[in-house]
Amino acid sequence: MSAPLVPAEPSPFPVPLDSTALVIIDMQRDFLLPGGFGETLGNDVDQLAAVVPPLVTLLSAARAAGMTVIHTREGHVPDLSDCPPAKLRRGKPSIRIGDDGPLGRILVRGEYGHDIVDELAPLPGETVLDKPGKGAFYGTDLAGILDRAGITRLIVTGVTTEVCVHTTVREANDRGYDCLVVSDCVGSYFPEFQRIGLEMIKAQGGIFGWVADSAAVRAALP
Ligand code: C5J
Repeated sequence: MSAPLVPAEPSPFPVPLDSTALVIIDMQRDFLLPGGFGETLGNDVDQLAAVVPPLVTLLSAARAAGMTVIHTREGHVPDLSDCPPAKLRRGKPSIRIGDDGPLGRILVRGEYGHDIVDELAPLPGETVLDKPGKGAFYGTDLAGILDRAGITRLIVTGVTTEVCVHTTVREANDRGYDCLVVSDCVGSYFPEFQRIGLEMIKAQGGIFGWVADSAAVRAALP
């Protein structure tokens, strides 16, 4: 049987269900809610709220289709030994990584703010991958997890488009994975970065990926 085909840009994207995973990047309270890491950097977290409803619907369609689902979370161990000093010092946040905030210690594993928003809570059996960096391959066993599951194609969603989504898609592309980024299921604090970030992925014949909206992906799923 031929694989479902998503009408994507710059060309149709096949989604064989046994070798495609839905990857949900960093849909954590620390990025989406007031009082978290994103807000400490001066961002308007409301900019990310629009991602949640279409992603909830897409996640439910992927689960119903039996697709592998992988959630990622950016953050650090409590003693911050996996956080490079350069990352700790970066920028002029109101409070820094590891400091106490309204959602717990900023970007620290095990804290309330580090976990995934309620609407997208992982189900038992779904992989939850903790990563210290922006890319989901750096410092993790993602390549091994995908390999063992026979996954070669990724449908990528989450936040933020130009940081962790881009970094992960670029890392995946260099490792030989084909990536489809779902335009309304990724979000940025900056509308212009959202637009340009998506353009960059699919430019030049799909230089490092494909782009389609969630309605197109859902329509292709059984
Ligand atoms: C950022 C992320 N923006 N998940 N992290 O620092 O995109």
